[in-house]
Amino acid sequence: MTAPTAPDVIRSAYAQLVVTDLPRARWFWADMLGFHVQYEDRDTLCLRGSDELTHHSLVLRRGAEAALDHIAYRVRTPEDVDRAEAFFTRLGRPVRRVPAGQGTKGIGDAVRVVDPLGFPVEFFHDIERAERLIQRYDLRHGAEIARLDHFNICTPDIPAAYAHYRSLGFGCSETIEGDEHELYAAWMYRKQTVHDVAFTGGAGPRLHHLGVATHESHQVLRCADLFGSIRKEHHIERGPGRHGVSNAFYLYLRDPDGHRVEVYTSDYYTGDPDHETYRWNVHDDRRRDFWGNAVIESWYKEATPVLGLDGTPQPVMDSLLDESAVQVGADGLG
Ligand code: DHY
Repeated sequence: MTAPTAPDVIRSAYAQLVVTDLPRARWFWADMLGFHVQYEDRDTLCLRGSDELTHHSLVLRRGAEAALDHIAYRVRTPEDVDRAEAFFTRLGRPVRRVPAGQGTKGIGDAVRVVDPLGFPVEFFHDIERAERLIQRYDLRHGAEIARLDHFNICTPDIPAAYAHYRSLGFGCSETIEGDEHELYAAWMYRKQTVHDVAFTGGAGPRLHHLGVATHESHQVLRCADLFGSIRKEHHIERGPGRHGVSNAFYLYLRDPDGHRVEVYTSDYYTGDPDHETYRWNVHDDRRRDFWGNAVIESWYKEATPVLGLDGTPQPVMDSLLDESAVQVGADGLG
């Protein structure tokens, strides 16, 4: 029997986080970051950036313990949802069909799986359309988030993560490698940017962060200024700075539950068929911060637990290669 064809993934589409206090999370994500509230009830908030024409790119669900409920990829056709079901069934992974109306608000027929890396992942095609806010400058505030850009996941075995996403048809824009080409990190894409998903070496499966895009670097700076102005600077974890990998301008924040978000702008086009992977050496001080600023320990070590299809936390395995242990110039923790 031939192996099932991989589903045609379009892009990283939304993440669903469990938060312990919905009003507090609403303050962080909607008031401060500037996500628009598309739908809300007692237990749920559906949010989107101002460029997004679909129902949401972030769902916050109230629960007892902070966690990642699932990440979701949009696929090209309804048949690709069936392909995702066959693909993960063939891999022997847990798979559940979620008919329209029984899963996340606004999402049509979907498939949820626990992928070979242990992550809860949804594949869907249908999603409700939303009103165009692209030129509603009057509604913009906070960091003026335009859209979801990527997921960054912690996984102990980076080559396995790379191989799995290659099998789903993802390209690789950049890597961090050792002298013998040991893979410490990789950035992989379906849409024509640097990434839809990236891997941070570390105990996993855990969610490292959600990357959300602004149009301009001044919005990243303004975001940091806003948190400073109201004495909430402890939400800022790393940056602002410019990445080596991706060339993007960045700021990492932690939400009230400790979920990490990267406010991110100005990466580059990767859509040519002969686009080549750019490889950084792990000893290059500029790889994570182009100006050589050190990465702090919490950024390497702390992350969000992930849930299985039954809603219980997934077991975590320790990492095989620890980039934070590499002693190099401004970076590396010893
Ligand atoms: C890097 C991390 C990201 C990203 C692009 C580049 C590298 C780093 O500075 O750690 O999360 O989106």
